Amino acid sequence: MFREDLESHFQHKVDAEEKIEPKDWMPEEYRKTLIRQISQHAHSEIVGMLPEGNWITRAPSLKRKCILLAKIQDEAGHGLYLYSACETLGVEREQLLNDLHSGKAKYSSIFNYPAISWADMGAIGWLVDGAAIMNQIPLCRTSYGPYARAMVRICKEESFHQRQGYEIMLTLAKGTAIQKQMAQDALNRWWWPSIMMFGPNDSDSLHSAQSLKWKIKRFSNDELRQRFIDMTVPQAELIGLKIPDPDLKWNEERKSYDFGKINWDEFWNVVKGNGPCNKQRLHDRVEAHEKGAWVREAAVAYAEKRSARINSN
Ligand code: BYC
Repeated sequence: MFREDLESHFQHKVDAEEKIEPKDWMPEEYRKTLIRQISQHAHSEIVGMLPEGNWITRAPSLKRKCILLAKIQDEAGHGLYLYSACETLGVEREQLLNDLHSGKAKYSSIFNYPAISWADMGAIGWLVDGAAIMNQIPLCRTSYGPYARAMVRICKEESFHQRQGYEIMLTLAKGTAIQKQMAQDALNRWWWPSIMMFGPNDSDSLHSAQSLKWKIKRFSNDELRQRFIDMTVPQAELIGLKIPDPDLKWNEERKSYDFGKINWDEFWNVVKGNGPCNKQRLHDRVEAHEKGAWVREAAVAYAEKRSARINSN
């Protein structure tokens, strides 16, 4: 088949909502875009373990500690599914991790902010996982089969994460004046970075038009951001917390909230590596990888021993 025929067959399949599978023909740019997005997503999951990991020893009760541990383990699992999905596109996991550790690859801007109080565990679950779900539910219908299938389980787990975060905020908001203040302070610090997680405005989004055409993305950055704001404002009101945006106002005509200006200079500064915690996160991630070398070596040795035993039987 000529290249034009291959391309039109491919687009036809995408338009018909058929999944593209690893062995199917795909345009090189489609493959590259997926590797970029899925690997950034995988990196975000495992870097996202760091701010929460800092709070395991300081969780206020055994129950909270168990829940937080389970959540952080889920994030590691999400990273594994996503790296596996990415490998089906013909890249090595080692290469992807090298790119993360050298600072070449991106991960979500949100994880470059510090988690300074227990209430931040609530705000991260409620807002960060809430934003993640809004962005990721449509990815269960993304055109690349292995990515779409990985997202189904990830979204179920993210939904539990969001509820546990909201429940922490609810408990604090119902607590003493100081506890309520802690919850409000965490909301004040995490609100704007969560809004930025959806990426630049559509007019500045480099990849959106092509990714929407290929049905990698199903909604634009601004559409998802607006949905997140509309969903979250009533949740804040319900527990008596105030969204830190003086321009936030219900727009009856649009049946949506109008909101204030996003500080895009701050966003790009964080994306370029100059946020409050970029250097620390990268340092901690590299250290965790190096300290985990013996686990990977042991797993390989065990797998070799096991297959030798099976082959000798
Ligand atoms: N942070 O053309 P655009 C989680 C970059 S995991 C950093 O709109 P695209 C969780 C973008 O990469 C959360 N960079 O891009 C985990 C591009 O630069 P490059 C992660 C960002 O790809 C643990 C440039 O800006 N979720 O929630 O069409 C615990 C132009 O942007 C960001 C995913 O990865 C950002 N926020 O759309 C708890 C979901 N935004 O690559 C929670 C999958 C944009 O050309 N990813 N950039 O150098 C996506 O849905 C899309 O990739 C995005 C961006 C909507 C994020």
